Amino acid sequence: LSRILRRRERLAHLSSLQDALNLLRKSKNIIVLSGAGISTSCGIPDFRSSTGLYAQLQDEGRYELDDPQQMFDIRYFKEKPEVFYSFAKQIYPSNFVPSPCHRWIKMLEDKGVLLRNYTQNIDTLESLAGVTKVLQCHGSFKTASCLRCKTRVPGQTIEPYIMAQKIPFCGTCRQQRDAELEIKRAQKQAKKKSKGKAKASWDDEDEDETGEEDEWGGGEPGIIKPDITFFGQALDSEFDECLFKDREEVDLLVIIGTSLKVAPVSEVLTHIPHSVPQIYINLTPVHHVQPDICLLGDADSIVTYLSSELGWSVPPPAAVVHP
Ligand code: CNA
Repeated sequence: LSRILRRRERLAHLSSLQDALNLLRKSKNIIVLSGAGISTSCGIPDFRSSTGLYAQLQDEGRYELDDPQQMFDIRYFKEKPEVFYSFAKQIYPSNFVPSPCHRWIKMLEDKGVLLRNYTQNIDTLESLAGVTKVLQCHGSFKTASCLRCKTRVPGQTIEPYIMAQKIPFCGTCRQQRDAELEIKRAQKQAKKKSKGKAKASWDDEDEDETGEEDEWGGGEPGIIKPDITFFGQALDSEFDECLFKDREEVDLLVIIGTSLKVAPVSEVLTHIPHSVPQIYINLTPVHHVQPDICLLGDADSIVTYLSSELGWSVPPPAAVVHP
């Protein structure tokens, strides 16, 4: 507590727009922590705004969810993957174009002052804007993996399924299952033959096959899930590794468009040294943390204003080629 109080004392003078400008002007190693609010102007709803996905899921009522968060819960996904796949095309990043915020982050990188962009977003718009120092903390649709055999495939492999609202099953699992069943079938045949029972009836064979499938694990091959982190799934270890490294170098934390409600990303604030100032840019205030400077309003307008005051030019929207 005393450490936090000392920090408050040290940074108490920071509060205004002018302070934000001064910090941006002098900082050399900026971490940008971003969330869904930087993509709402691209047409992708966030989670928690009044028009966000949670409110939409609640209003629509057609998914029979106890809680809208269930849509992104790994246990629920394993139980009812059809629910996620009937919805996923609404959030699939197909024709979205990066916002001024994405381009602002790219500009920081071009100026050599971006230490890293920790994004919670899964829409890959930072990469489309050309940001390379980006960590997609909650994964993305770029790749997808089989829940059973863990085979990873490019995200485009499952795109047709997402668009058709169908569940993609794993081809590798299917091949593996078929191969294993084939071997077992051959082994049984050979055993029967050697015992002089080669004239097994079709009925007998059907019975055997059912048993074999059960031995394999039974049922369908694994379901493929986009590599976005669901509630109940751990973050990639890269998150901890990057944070461990970056906390030594960071001299400014800029938080944009996030309610800071999802841990562990929200805990970045407490994991970096207390001496590092924080600027929070968001439409709505946060109450559970106290960033040093809060700039409330539309994030695109705020970063555009900051840039114009600093004489920085944000790259214009480029023609975007979706992967
Ligand atoms: P959130 O909890 O929905 O919070 C978003 C915040 O952004 C809210 O506080 C809004 O007030 C604020 N906001 C919305 N529009 C603007 C705007 N134009 N200018 C400034 N602020 C704005 O979402 P978080 O990112 O905090 O939560 C993390 C979740 C959201 C992650 O797991 C993401 O995967 C997930 N998500 C991502 C996307 C995406 O990839 N675009 C979309 C929806 C949800």
